[in-house]
Amino acid sequence: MKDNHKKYIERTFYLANKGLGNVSPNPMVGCVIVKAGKIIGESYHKEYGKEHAEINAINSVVDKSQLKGSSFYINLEPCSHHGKTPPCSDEIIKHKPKEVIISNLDQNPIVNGRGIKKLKNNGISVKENILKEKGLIINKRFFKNQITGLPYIILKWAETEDGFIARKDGSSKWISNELSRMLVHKWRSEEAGILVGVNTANIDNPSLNVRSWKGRDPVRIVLDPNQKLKSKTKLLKDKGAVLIYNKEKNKKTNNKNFIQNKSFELQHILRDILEKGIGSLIVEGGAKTLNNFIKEGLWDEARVFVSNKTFKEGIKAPKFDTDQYEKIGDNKLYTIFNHA
Ligand code: AOF
Ligand code: ZN
Repeated sequence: MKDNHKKYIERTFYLANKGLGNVSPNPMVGCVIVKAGKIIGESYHKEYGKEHAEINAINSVVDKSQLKGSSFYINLEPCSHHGKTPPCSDEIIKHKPKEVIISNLDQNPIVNGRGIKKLKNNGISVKENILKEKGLIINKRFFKNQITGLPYIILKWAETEDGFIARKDGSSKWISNELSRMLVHKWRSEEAGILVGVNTANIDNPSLNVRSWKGRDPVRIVLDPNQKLKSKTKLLKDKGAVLIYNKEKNKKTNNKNFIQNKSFELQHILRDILEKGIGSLIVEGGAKTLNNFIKEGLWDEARVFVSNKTFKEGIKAPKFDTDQYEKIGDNKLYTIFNHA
């Protein structure tokens, strides 16, 4: 008999995605509850620290007696731990559904199969790995965090048609077009942190917030080993929070958090960033910083705009190897994944 497992798991993906930008470093999770071929409730994990998807979905069912004998579809194994909220698997068990259908195992070591085990021990049938590969991509940030202890890293830059990322003086405004820059603001709203090197902070004097899109501002981070960040930069002048990684001082004044890292190894800094709860980063330059991430292999995606402007001379952009692109007005957008 044909089942509808893929169809409903697809819907959990759709719901899960609504949490993008608001749940990090938690996974994005959607839950659909089906009874006699009808969806009787559904919801998703909306905000970090708040109710998990399953609880919101259960709460959306008007007549709770309907839950008995129902099918729960969830893109992630329900949790088994007492965290910021009680375990979802216990709450599901209380309502006596007949089955739970899941896409991915929760690779958080405190769950990792225990949720599934609890359900099975209570006589609930469990099916796993429905559209597993797609589920892994949807929660690429969470799985990277759990498996490696590092944030998910997206490199972004714009380069001219003749391959320059900046002029000779290091300035890089404005290579890409307005539409591309708007898209970058959307991307910023989707990630937990935004990182630049000190030269970009000083030369371009960016705000690094979300202005041309509706959404949350990522936490701003500057790599400034030798404390060269100028006091007149917007990053230090405005009221917003900034983390400034440097070799010398640990000090927090008015939202400006100087964090000492003596060795200044990129991997070490990135681990610290994840430990602060920042599960993903968009890295917006400059050339030296981007090249460091590339050299160390510490990146997951590169999103590269190529404009039709030419500089003739300047600072060369990192080289990449792909000929697949989308058109963003008169810009080309290349997306490269690091499968190393
Ligand atoms: C679920 N459903 O919707 C999510 C789950 O800090 P807490 O208590 O919110 O727990 C976070 C962990 O719970 C997270 O690392 C992941 O293992 C799991 N997330 N589990 O059953 C959900 N978001
Ligand atoms: Zn849960």
